[in-house]
Amino acid sequence: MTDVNLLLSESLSAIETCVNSSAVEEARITLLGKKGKLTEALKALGQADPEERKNLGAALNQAKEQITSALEAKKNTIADSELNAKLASEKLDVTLPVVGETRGRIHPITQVSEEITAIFADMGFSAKTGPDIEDDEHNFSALNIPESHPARQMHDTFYLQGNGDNKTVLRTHTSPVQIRTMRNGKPPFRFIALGSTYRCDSDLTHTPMFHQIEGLVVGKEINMGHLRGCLSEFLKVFFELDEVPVRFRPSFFPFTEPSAEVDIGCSRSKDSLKIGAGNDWLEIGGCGMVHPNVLKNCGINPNEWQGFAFGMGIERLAMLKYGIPDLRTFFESDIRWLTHYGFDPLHIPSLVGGL
Ligand code: 2NL
Repeated sequence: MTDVNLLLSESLSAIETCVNSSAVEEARITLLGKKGKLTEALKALGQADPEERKNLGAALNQAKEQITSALEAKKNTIADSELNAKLASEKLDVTLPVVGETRGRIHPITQVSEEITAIFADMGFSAKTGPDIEDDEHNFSALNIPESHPARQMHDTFYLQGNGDNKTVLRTHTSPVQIRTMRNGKPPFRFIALGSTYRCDSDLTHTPMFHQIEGLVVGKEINMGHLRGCLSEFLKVFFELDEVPVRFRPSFFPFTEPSAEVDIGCSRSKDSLKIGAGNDWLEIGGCGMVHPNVLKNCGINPNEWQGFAFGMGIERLAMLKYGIPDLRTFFESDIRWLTHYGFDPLHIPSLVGGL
């Protein structure tokens, strides 16, 4: 004979000890499944005598109801706590700052090259490029640089394999771009040439590869005054200053006559350099009137045409504008340096309106 009270109390405490939903399901099978304890007890009712069967049947049905609702209640509390545990472990703080996406930076040389191109474009200059590997003719001879000139000697020029009179070199300046452009066109001309240049020289202030920007204007009445006004305007816009004192100092280049070094006004204190004011001068480049021999070498009649030319180092301009103290760091490919001195690729230099 089934002790219904015992069966009920054992069943309820078995349900109470369940710790997760699969344990509840196991308990349900053990108690109410096809071969479950209560199911077996109900099946056994048939053997009980009729008088007893009535009471026992009612008691078992009541126990079954209690067990069913106890299982249901336990299932719900476990589902709740399992959900709470899941929610707690998968917590997402939507107020946290987003994880930064790594993005490349624009190298200061590229940035400054683009700024220079934009400023000169506003003054009507186009921008030209040419090959890094040149020949003696375009790099030296056409530029009125005599055979004996020190720039031609081994210590300055990277000579590449090749023989004969017209040796192959890594260009030592961007001037061959101007030679090629003049030979391929007809005056008047107004353009800049910029790019990498190479010299066999390496110390604190020289790297074997560096960058130059040169400008050339050829016309019927171009003079030194135009040259000065052009450079003065460029330097004001580039350094974002209302006034930049400019000084021409007599100099010599084989490809210009007369020739001058270009200095800008600055003030120096113990550890700072301020451009645009003060009583010191800083060399920023060289310039002059294109030598008649250079015009002739490009098929241009020097009695009909004349022009000015200038050259500046891009690293120098970048260091002065952006406060970069060491030239050699430009080419070390140090990602920390580029993160600090580099530029956002989405920031496109817009200097229109600066003139
Ligand atoms: C400097 C000086 C200079 C030129 C470059 C040039 C080019 C042609 C004809 C005449 Cl095709 N001149 N370029 C002229 C004077 C100076 O550069 O200090 N550069 C960093």
